Formats: sequence, structure tokens, C-alpha cells
Amino acid sequence: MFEAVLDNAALASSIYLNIALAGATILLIGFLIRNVTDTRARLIAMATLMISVVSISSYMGLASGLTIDMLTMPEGHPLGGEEVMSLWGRYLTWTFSTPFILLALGMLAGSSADKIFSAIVFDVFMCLTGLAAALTTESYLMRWLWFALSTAFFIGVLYYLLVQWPEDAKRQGTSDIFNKLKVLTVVMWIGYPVIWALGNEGLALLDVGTTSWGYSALDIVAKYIFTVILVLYVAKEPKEVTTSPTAPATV
Ligand code: RET
Repeated sequence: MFEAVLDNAALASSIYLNIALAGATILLIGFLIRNVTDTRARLIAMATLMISVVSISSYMGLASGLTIDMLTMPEGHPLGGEEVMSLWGRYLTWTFSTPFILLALGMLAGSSADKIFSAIVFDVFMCLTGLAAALTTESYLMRWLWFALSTAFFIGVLYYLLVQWPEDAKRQGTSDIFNKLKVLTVVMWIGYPVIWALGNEGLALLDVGTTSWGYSALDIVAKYIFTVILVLYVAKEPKEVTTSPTAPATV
């Protein structure tokens, strides 16, 4: 699979560019937070750093061919009976990267531990059931049922992002920055199931290179641009970040 990636220019560039961007983001965060001493500010910044640590590992998995396989699609799939290249490592590693995005956002909002934990639980199962959708090769219907279950968990995540955390952010005084990152996150995250549905593993309207670029483009905004906006704010150690939150449990 290593060679197959290199032979496809669109696919290779969608992977190698992200390795470079994740590496650059890690170095940039390290530089920006070198003088930050507050525990909450550092924890939020370190959570964002972990997003790129997972990302560089994820894209290394894809570049090396370790987490890519040719899967025979079931009857009913537009490419039924044919082998389709699945970059399943993406779905696996989202399980590790997306919780850090939510941890950073939940802490920025000054939310409570129970709400941050619940959002992350929904998120982890959204990713794992997405992985199951991609790896199911015996039934076309079951692929879409996994997709539907994953979407249900995604709605759980959106509930915290759109309903609970904006209230907490208001109380914490971080509404401006939180709402900016909330919109960025919600809009980008909705793009992932859309790419899955249109991509080579779903309705197969997009080829493998275009599908991979779809995810890579979303990743650039949802991870690196998100990180830079958040770390530039947190590195100033504003009192809204350094003050311990008082948000109530889920209501
Ligand atoms: C899948 C397919 C099944 C339905 C849904 C999905 C949602 C995926 C999302 C992924 C976000 C990934 C990010 C990665 C950054 O490292 C699994 C595509 C709802 C929202 C932000």
C-alpha cells in the first residue's frame, strides 16, 4: 500500500502535506506557550498539542500503508464486488484526536467534568462506529446502519457544543472565542459524514484521491487552524481562562 499511495499524486499529497502541517503546528505551539505558567491555560494548550501529535501519527500510518487496505465492497454498493481502497486508519485515529478537541473546547467554555466526559464518550463511539461502517464488507445495509448509529452519537456531541457549552461559556466570560471556535468546529465536523457518504466507501461519487483530499482539507481547518486560533488566545493567559469554572452539571 506504501507504493500505491505514492503512485496516486492526489492521495499522496493529501497525506504528506498533513504530516508537514502537524509537525509545524507542534513546533509552533511549543514556541507560543513557552512562557505560560497557569495550569488551566497549559492544559488547554497541551490538549491542542495532542491533536497534532495524534494527527502526525495517523498520517504516518497512512503514508506507510500500515492503516490502508483494499476491501471488497458488498452487493448493493455502487462498486459492489470490486476492491476499494479504504484509509481506515483515519477513523481509528479520530478516536484519539477528537477527544482532545472537545477537551480543549469544553475547558475553554469552563464546562463541568461530567459534560466534558459525556461529550467525549459520544465522540469516541461516533468514531468507532464510523470505523465499523468502513470495515463492514458483508452487507451494504449494515454499512449504512453503522453510519446511522455514528450519526446518532454525533448528534450527542452537537448537543454539548451547541446547547450546553455556549451557556457555560457565557458564565465563564469566554463566549466570543468559544462561539467562533464552535462555529468552525460544527461546520467542519458536519463535512466529515458528508465526505464519507459521497466518498468511495459510501455512494462512490468521489474517487479515493478526492475523498482523501476532502478529509485532509477538513482536517487542516478543524485541527491546525483551530489550534492556532485557540493557542494564540490561551497563551495570553486571560483571567477567563485562568479562573476555575463554576459551571453546573448537565441541566
Ligand atoms: C463518520 C461516518 C459515520 C457518520 C459520522 C461520521 C463523523 C465523523 C466526524 C469526524 C471528525 C473528525 C475530526 C478529526 C480530527 O482529527 C465517522 C465520518 C457522523 C465528525 C474532527
